[in-house]
Amino acid sequence: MGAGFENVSLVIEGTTATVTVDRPKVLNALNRATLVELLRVFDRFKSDEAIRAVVLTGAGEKAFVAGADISEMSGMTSAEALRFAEMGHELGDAIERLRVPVVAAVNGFALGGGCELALACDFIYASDRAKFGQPEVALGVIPGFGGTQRLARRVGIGRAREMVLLGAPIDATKALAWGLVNEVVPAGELLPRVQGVAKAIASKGPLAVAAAKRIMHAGADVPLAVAHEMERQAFAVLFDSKDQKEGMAAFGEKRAPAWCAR
Ligand code: CO8
Repeated sequence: MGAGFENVSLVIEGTTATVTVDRPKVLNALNRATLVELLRVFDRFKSDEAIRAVVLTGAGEKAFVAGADISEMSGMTSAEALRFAEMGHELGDAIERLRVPVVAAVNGFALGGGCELALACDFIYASDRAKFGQPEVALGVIPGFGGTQRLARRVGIGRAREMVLLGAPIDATKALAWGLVNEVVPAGELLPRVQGVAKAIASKGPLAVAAAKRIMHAGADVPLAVAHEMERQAFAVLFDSKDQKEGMAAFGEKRAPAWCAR
């Protein structure tokens, strides 16, 4: 609980926020109500300039998110399933488009919609107990929250096909070897480690971090020459900012920069 939510908790410490999907009795499965709350949380971050990095994790010891809520999904009509998938996509897009990085701390099962939720994050740290998978074909459906596309972009098409068509989970060691996760951390150390990473990001130039995130996402879907031009333009625009002057002055004066995000 927290901040008026039933299924999500939100803790803000200085410039970083930790969002926890909080339905441990069902391994943090995503029902519609949880998706609505997550959308509200990420919408709130859009207008909160004090937040510079976000950590996304799951409550309890067993799961990050064990998928979409199967008991809620089982009775859906196709129209309801479409709206449900749209909500999942809206959330993935909101995470990708958020100006600040979102780092997933995968503390256990990240299956189906849970794996897809982690994939919408900028990068993923995992506990040594984590398991990743797209088991939807075992339920007679397919990933509906971006998994058929985002997974291949993270791990390559062959490995993505293996995960989606076979439906078998992979452990943290394999996920690391495949580039799905950036680092594997002993379970008890995961959250402090990821919160430390979030604080480190939050200490960098906020306009620069936002521009880098934006260009790396937007540039992935356009021809390389266009992406390179987008990069040059974004690089140049930063030279009109107070933060560029401050960052370079602080380097010369051997002190920490005082960013103003302007
Ligand atoms: N939905 C609903 N309830 C769940 C889910 C889930 N995805 N996962 C676990 N639970 C519930 C169980 O039913 C159980 O409840 P109860 O105690 O009332 O029986 C409780 O959580 C604990 O789970 P288990 O007893 O099964 O725990 P185990 O340790 O034995 O097994 C597993 C853990 C392996 C994770 C197992 O629970 C499992 O296989 N869960 C389902 C995983 C799965 O198939 N996920 C994919 C779902 S489909 C999907 O995500 C589609 C996404 C596309 C649309 C997304 C739009 C947002």
